[in-house]
Amino acid sequence: MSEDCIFCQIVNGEIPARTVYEDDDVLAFLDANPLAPGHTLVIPKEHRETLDEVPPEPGEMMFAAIHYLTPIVEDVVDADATNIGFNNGEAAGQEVPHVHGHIIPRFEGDGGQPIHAVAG
Ligand code: D5M
Repeated sequence: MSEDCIFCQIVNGEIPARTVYEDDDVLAFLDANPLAPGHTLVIPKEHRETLDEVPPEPGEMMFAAIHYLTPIVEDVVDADATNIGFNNGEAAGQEVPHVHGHIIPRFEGDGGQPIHAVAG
């Protein structure tokens, strides 16, 4: 737990979030600034800034949750596809320094960019 971490505060119930999934290691909730309806963040409950700091087991649980949740998120918002990604480190655009995977629903003709277009 990092006291000034907004995602740790969500884990601890100190600030509200629209939780969509929870287990012992992982929490998933709707992004407050969604890029699309259903934009979901998946985090390890334990505070780690970047992916390389996450121990194997919670890391595996986080990816298992992403695997489990992606088709459910697609189904709920009737998406055609999803972008799944991590901004891993400040130079990559990570704004909240608590590891989080983005599940971003995509829709045919939505005009969004593929994930490989964000840097280059
Ligand atoms: O993405 C950080 C993401 O975190 C960004 O899409 C907004 C989201 N965010 C920030 N604060 C909150 C709260 N309180 N609830 C839900 N979502 C939030 P990054 O990859 O770090 O750029």
